[in-house]
Order: sequence, then C-alpha cells, then structure tokens
Amino acid sequence: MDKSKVANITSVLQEQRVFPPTKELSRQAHIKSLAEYRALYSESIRSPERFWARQAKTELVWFKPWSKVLQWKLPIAKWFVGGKLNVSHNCLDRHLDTPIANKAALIWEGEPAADGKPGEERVFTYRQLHREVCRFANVLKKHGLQKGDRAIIYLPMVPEAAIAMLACARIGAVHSVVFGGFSAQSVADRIADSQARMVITADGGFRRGAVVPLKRNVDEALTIKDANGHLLAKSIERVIVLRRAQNEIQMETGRDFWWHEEIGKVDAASAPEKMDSEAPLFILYTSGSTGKPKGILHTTAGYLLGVKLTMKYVFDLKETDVFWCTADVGWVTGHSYVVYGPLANGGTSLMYEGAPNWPEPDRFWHIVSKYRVNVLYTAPTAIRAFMKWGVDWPKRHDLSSLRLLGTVGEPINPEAWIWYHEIIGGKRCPIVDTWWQTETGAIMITPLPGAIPTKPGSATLPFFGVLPEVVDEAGVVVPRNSGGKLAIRKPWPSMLRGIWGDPQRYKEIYWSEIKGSYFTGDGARQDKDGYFWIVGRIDDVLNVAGHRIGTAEVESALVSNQKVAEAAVVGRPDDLKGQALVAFVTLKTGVPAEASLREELRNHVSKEIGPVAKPDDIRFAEALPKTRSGKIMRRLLKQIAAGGEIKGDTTTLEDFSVLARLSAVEE
Ligand code: 7RM
Repeated sequence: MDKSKVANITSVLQEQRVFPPTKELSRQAHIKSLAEYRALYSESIRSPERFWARQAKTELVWFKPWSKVLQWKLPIAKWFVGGKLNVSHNCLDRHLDTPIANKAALIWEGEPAADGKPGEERVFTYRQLHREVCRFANVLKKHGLQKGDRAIIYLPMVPEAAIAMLACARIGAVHSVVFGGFSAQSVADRIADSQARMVITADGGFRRGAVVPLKRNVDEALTIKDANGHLLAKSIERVIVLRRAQNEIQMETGRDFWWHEEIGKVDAASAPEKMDSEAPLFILYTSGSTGKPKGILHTTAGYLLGVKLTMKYVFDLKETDVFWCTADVGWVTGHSYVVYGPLANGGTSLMYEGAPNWPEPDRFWHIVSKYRVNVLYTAPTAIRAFMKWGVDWPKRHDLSSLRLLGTVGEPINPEAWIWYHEIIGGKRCPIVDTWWQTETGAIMITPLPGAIPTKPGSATLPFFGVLPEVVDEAGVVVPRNSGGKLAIRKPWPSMLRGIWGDPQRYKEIYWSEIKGSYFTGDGARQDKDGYFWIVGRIDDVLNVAGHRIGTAEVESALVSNQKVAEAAVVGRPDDLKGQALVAFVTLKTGVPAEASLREELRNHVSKEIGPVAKPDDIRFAEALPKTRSGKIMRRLLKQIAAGGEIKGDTTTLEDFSVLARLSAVEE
C-alpha cells in the first residue's frame, strides 16, 4: 500500500461541535445513557460468547438450539454451531400470532408516471406478506430451485424484490441480488461466478420516467460468451418475469415464465426449511481493488442477529415507527435495512421505487409527509444534492413526524451534517452516522441515539461486540489523533463468511494485511474521546455517490474497447458525489483522440459494468506516467485530476516529459 495515503489520513478537519442526546429522548430510548452503553459494550467485548448467546436467545426464534456459540479458527468463523432456524420464519411467521400480524410490514410507493400521474401505493401487512412469500416459495420449488441452489434477483425497487428474497430464504436457496443499474455483462458475470439456476426479473423498471429494459438485459446476458467461447450463463434453467413496466419483451417457451401466471398455480402453504445457523443466506457482489467483483457470502443466524440488533438499538425502533431506508435492495443497505432488519423486528418498512428528484426535487419530503415517516436513513451524497437544490423544497412539506435521521455509505462532511440536522431534522432529530460495509453485514460503528453524544462527521463509537482499532503498517495501534488503517480485532456474528468460491482470496484480502485482524480497507483516526473519524478507502476502491467502485474494474472495461491501449482510473474530490471518476486513456496507434470518443468510451463502460461506473472525465494522454518497474504512478494522476500542482517525489518516474504533457491535456 502507498504510504502517503496513510500519512494523509491525519490531516482531516478537526470538528469541535458536540450534540448530546436530550433528556427526553434518552428516557424513551432502549439504551438510555453513555454509562449503560459502556457497561453493555464492555460485557460484549469481555465475554462475547455470553453476550451473544443471550442476544441470540432473546432476539431470534430457533427450531433447534445451538451447541456452541462461536467456533473461530482464523479466518473461518462459525456462529451458533448446530442451531437451526429460518430467516423468513423470523421475519414473518413469528409475528403471525401477535398483534403485529395485521400491522403494515411493507409500504410501497411507486414512481410517479411521466405524465404526472401519482405513483401507485401498495401496503402489505405481515399476514399478507407472509402469504405472498409462501406462494412465491412454492413457485420457486415448482421450478426446481432447491435448498443451497443460487438464484439471481434482478428487479426494480418493488415489493416483489423483498418477496423474492424472503421466498429464497424460506426454501433455503441462496439469493444474489443484482442492482437494476448493472448491465447485461455484469448479470452474466455474476451468474457465471455463482452458478445460479434461476433469474428472477421484471419486464422493465421505471427510472425518472424512462423504462429500464431488465428482461432484455437478461436475454442478452444469457447469450454472452467468455474468451473461450463458452456461455457465461449456461447454468440458468428458468427465468421468472414480473410484469411491471408493460414494455414489450420476448418470452422463451420452457425457460421463461410470468410471475403472475405461476403464482396462480400454487397454494399458500409452505413450511419454512429448517436451516443450519451457518447455511448460506445470500451472496452480494461488491467491488474490490482487482478487476473482478467479489461475491461476499453471508450466512443465516449471525447475519440475522446482527441486523435485528442494530435495527433495534441504532434506530431505536419503536412499535409505531414508519422507517424509511432509501437504499436500493441491490446494495447491502437495502438487504439489511429495507428488508431483513425492519421485518425481523416487526417494524414498518417504507420502500420507494424512484429517484429523489423525479418529477421534482421534493420527492423525498413529499413521501415523508405523506406517510408520516419517523426515521429516515439515507446517504451523504443525497444530502449534498438536497443542499444544492435549496431549502425551499423541504420547506414546502410537513416534516414534523421525523424523530431520527441516519446516514451511511461515505463520510459525511460537517456542513452536510448540520444542514441535515437543521433543515430536515428541525434541530430536534439526532443523526446516526453509521459506518459499515457489505462485508460486515450490519452497522459496526455508530451512535446510539439515546446514549452517545454525536459530533458532526464522526461515526462515533463501536456497536456491541465490535472491536475496531486504528493501526499502522505493522498492525500496531497508533496514538490518538493520528491516522492509520481501520482494523477489526475480533470476529462478529454478521461478518462475511468468505468470498464465494475463493477461500484463498478471502484470506488474502481481509485477514493477511493486519496480523490476526480483519482489514476494512478504510483509513481512520480516533480522537481523544475514542470517537472514530472514517476518512475513506485506502485501497484502489473509490466511493462515488455512495457506490463502491474498483478503479481496476473500470480500467479493465476501458481496455476491453478496441481503440484503447491503456487506462488508469483515479478519483478526484467532488462536492456532490464525494469522489468523481477520472480516466486517463492512451489510444492505440492511429486512433485519433476525438471528442466524440469520450462519450463512446463512457457508454462502453456503462455497457460493461453499468451506468454507476461511467467515468465523469476522460482524458486522452500520449502516455501514462510510470515508474521504471512499469507501475502507473496514480498519486501523480490524482494530483493532475484534482487540478492541483504536482508535489512530492517524482524521482522514480521513468519519463519526465510525460508529466508535462499530461498536465497540458485539455479537459
Ligand atoms: C454500507 C455500505 C462500504 C464502504 C466503507 C467506507 C464507506 C460506509 C460510512 C463510510 C464513512 C460512514 N457498504 N462508508 N459508511 N464511510 N462513514 N458512515 O456502504 O460495502 O457499499 O461500502 O463505504 O469506505 O468501507 S459498502
């Protein structure tokens, strides 16, 4: 790793403001004081097995108790060994003989139509959701999906996405949700890696009034071949298609089946499969520092306990709350806090299909006031966009139902924090800045709203059972207020269990960088009060508008274009998105660097990976700056991308003239 990155971490802004919880709020909270938090936290670290056994017993419903709380042989963790349970049973059935049965489990608001017609509205009580999940579980079984089989879910933000996930969990199949903004190529790659037997998709999804052709992308994915001419997706036997956008699609007889037709052919009786604590629940692909996305594997009991407990304590969930997490179910935040966390707690989860600025920039505030949302959980990039659109939009709506706000996905700058607090929260709502990752499954570093005073820009203190530390190159804890790598010292129940099909890579990436610890890939600093300030990634992964994007992935997409010889992708700071993607591209001999080629290459990346990974800038260069051993000097490219001067050591640069020419490249 580049040493300069760690050194830079120290130099983040020092924020002094502190916001303690009000007495009123603390009195009503699950955890009522810093002392209460500290007592429970220290028990969870001193006697983790006792702590987690008690939580697992009180929070989850088991078919068979476990015999051992934790079996830990680095890097393999097994939690609640020997226990049996089912996630869909814990999210649905357990509520059916309680008053919660007839409470709203999911409230769904559809995107308004292009002609201004308001979006549809659908509400599922726990009983109704249970019935839909049971029926769809029977559809899956009828089409041959069995315990342990993988299914790809490639759907828009509609209730059926949650239903499909829960139905897989019910029969013990492993779901892998692919975000609707990913391309056919990405779908094909994920099918190949997971060897899925089924794809669950829709004819199309709506996004800002346009139709995203999901089924057409699946059709294309099923024809894509690898370098040896083999079909990537040959494991797929069935495609179940939800009718959503009514766009015209092709159905292949014997392979493709309509959701609404199949659901009519099965009954609603379905016993949940008794699953091992460690049975795989889902695979979710995420970017790393190499070109190939990693299939992050989560299992049954530990994941469920992690999301159930964080949902309850971090959002201080009340029985009457309407909880709105704005993430798409295609990301881990949607898995944990749109679907599994809220439902495991018998909460009401709001799901919105559309974008924050369609048809107008007040869409979120319209929804908050319409449904009297109590807790809102969104990303800093969205908050910065709201700031840019101006206070008039939120001011038009009654936001008085809100009692708690949350953020996730990237560091939040103090200005955005204060704006969120004042304009959206009316100065009365605490903000929980929650740090976690696809790999951690659930929130790891976070305020508890009734107990932990907040500081704008800090994720504050670790959740129960989580032992993070900031360490140097040798894995030794650094002094307070100096920067370093963020490590987690102990296993925790909702941790990833591996990278699908690649145990070696799992060990190398996460458990080799810092001896005996989990390496997060993030840089951080702890202040004098022990608060954590996360600075962002220190590997070659960028955080663009809350989406994790590997620079190597974008580079390999660029060089797969016939006109491109070489590419280097770096981040540059961006007011709105946190980071923007800048690609330095050298073209093959004879290919002219025309302006139109920029758009062509941006579209090429979009086709290879998806619109989320489109470079913001493409700069053509005659050559890239390299060291004598041939390594691209990204540090220099970053400085150029940010428009700054080139500082630091350039003595290893192979050809000095390259630098001068790069800086002169026109935008
Ligand atoms: C939940 C999620 C994970 C990466 C992580 C960080 C960054 C997430 C925060 C944050 C600062 C936060 N999963 N990150 N939350 N940085 N403060 N509160 O985002 O796998 O997609 O991304 O996101 O760099 O490593 S993720």
